[in-house]
Amino acid sequence: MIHRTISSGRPKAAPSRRTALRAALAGVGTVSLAGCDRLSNNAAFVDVLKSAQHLSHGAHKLVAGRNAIAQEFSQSDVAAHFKANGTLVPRDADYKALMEGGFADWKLQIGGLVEQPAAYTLAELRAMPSRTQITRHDCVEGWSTIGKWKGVQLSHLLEQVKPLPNAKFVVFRCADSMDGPSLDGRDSTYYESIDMDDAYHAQTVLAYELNDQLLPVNNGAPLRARIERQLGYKHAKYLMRIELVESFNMIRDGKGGYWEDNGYEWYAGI
Ligand SMILES: Nc1nc2c(c(=O)[nH]1)N[C@H]1C(S)=C(S)[C@@H](COP(=O)(O)O)O[C@H]1N2
Ligand SMILES: [Mo]
Repeated sequence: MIHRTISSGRPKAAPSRRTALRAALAGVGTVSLAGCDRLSNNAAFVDVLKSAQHLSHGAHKLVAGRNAIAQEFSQSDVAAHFKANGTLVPRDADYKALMEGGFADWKLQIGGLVEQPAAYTLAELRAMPSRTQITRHDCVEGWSTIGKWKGVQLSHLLEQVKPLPNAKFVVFRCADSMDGPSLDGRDSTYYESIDMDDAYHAQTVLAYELNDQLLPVNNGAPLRARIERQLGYKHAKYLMRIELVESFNMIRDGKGGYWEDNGYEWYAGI
């Protein structure tokens, strides 16, 4: 019950994280949300934190606030060249065929725990309301680049497909096999996942433009995720399919992403 209150990110959830948390804490004694020190001395409060699925995740959100906005920059801060990392051109035959056709036959599939599964062409996505943001991309390897992204907010798409009440995570499925096109049938395509707080966050955008140009293949064409409050590996490139799930335990090695299955943290808050 307490866990649900803390982790729910639905727009129709409690008016604010602070209010929700205060409600959760009402039963454990009178505490002020003003001071983290005092809170961490409160055993009952620590229990509330421990009940969260991921402590660092919950702790980050308490400090940053669920609606915290990642810093945005101005045009003059934009780097002349946005570095590319990880897959630069997917080797997978399916992707290559789409690329050779200028992505005219590509569609973003959205399904799983939704009322109305849907599929959108690039033209359809481009015709939707857009958001442009200049943000700094921080890779876990230690480099950063500031770029200007334009795309559709994930929240807009979620409003169309209507997540079911038990949808807890959004899973991004990508076109690129990390171990090379699989010969033994083992799926090694890149994937990632975020919770509903990040899914509905204003800066969570599915981008089709980088620096006023069509998104280059190196950076994830035709569509890539921007999850601005987290490290680079969360920003899935070469999006093919989005799935709403209750849990990612049953997907691949169960850690919620390609790099997570290889030891990285699921919540990569900056
Ligand atoms: N599909 C896919 N998405 C991916 C990766 C990848 O290899 N494949 N690499 C991740 C990592 S580690 C980083 S830092 C960023 C790099 O994005 P960029 O190539 O636009 O710089 O994409 C992330 N998303
Ligand atoms: Mo990265």
